[in-house]
Amino acid sequence: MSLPISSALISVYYKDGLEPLVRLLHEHNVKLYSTGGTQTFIENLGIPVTAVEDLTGYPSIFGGRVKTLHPAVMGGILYRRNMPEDLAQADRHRIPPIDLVVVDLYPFEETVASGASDEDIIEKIDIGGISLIRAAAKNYNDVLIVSSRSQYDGVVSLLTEKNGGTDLSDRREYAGKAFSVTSGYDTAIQQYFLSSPAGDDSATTDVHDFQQLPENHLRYGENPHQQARFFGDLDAMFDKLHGKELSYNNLVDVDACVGLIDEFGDTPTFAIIKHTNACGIATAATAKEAYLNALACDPVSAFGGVVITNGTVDLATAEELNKLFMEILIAPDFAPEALDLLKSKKNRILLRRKPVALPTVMFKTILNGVLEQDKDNTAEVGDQFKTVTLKAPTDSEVRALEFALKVCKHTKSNTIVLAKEGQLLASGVGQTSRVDALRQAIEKAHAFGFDLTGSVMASDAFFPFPDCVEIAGQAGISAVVQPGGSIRDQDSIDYCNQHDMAMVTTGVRHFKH
Ligand code: 93A
Repeated sequence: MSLPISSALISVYYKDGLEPLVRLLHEHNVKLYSTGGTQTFIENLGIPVTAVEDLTGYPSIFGGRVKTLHPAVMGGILYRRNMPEDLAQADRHRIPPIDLVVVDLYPFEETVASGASDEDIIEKIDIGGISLIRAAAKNYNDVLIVSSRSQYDGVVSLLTEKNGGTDLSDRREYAGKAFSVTSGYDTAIQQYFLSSPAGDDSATTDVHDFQQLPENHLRYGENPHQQARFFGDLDAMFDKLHGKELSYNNLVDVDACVGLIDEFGDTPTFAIIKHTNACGIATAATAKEAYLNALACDPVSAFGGVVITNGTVDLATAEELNKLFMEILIAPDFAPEALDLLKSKKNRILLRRKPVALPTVMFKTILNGVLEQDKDNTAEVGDQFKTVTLKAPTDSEVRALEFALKVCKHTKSNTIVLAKEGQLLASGVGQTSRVDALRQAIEKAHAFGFDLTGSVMASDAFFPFPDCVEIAGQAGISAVVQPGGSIRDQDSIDYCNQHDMAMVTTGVRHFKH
């Protein structure tokens, strides 16, 4: 049964695109509450709106840091409409219901990317907006949450179709999207904090003047007949706890490891790198499970690899790790008994990683000069996926697509990455055609015993022809993420529609050479 909306709280950072939703709510006689800037925007449309301060009886304080964090707001969202005690309390404390919450958070990532000061970046950590989103999503039984401006159009269509109301399944779907927005937002904040410790303004090394950095003589370069040096302060990044000297190729792989693992926040994750590409990576409930799943992807390539994790290595995981011949193991920390065990192999390099900021640019010498570019620092998540097929990916497919895309971004082009439930199944790496990359991936997955039915595929760039989705469909792959933008996109989409596959596009290409 469709649930009507009697009142809405709207608090959005970017106001563009909001007008149709506000007008629609007004047409359905929805009472509107709003915060400062959003209130002005709505008033300018000639639509009545109540200031949230009039609802709370409290002003916005501390430069806007506290404007919606109030029991009248949180209570109006969270009280259970079907519980007599909650209804009685809402009545006693004069808390009116809020049936719809529309939030567009402070643009944290955008502020970081703009090169703003630490102070400005910290100020862009949204507290009230996140709380509104979480509260409304928790009470999806009674409340609809619109948690990003990318959802306005979808909600306008939904409310139009259902005459101003929503069904429970709609509200639960939007609640799921809301938690994907909040977790993505917190991951970005976490990454910022980890990469720039307090008071350490010098943490981001300026690599432009690299000859001023500490010079490390390396035994040789990529091959023994090449001489090599590394300019940089490795001690600032790692405590070397054990093992032989790091080689040129080790350093290159360590760099690849660090870039990859930083995509995965706090969820226990293990990655195994060979020649800068992941030959295994998995996230799981425990570190040991993540390691075993990563290893299962390609235990042949894992031999002699460089391994990284984002959590403390405990003894149970160390016992498994100890069975593998690996060059290097990198972790933020090691349990003492795990360290003792891992030190049993004389040459194995053990690195304890310190949380320091890394340069945001990269260089490469070419021709008679040097190329400089920003690092590829975006990874699209579910909320930014645009479904282009009749079928949308399921929640578990969305999670697998997010995972596959993160791995894809760190794998040499042309690449195709196949994944399922937080585990890399196989990838095709550094191929001259994407079809070859896909064929390689499928063949590898089968060789290591994986059934690809229900797995997902991520592509670093768009599909110029429908051949990749055809091969993927025949292999049982059920969902695909790709940038989109080919003039023949529709051919791939048509194939997916005819074969019950879901495809999402991101609009962002992730070549890596
Ligand atoms: O500084 S906050 O974390 N404190 C709050 O209580 C709060 N409530 C909403 N930021 C807060 N918001 C955010 O304000 C919303 O997420 C939205 O991004 C923005 C809208 O402010 P305005 O309507 O004044 O432009």
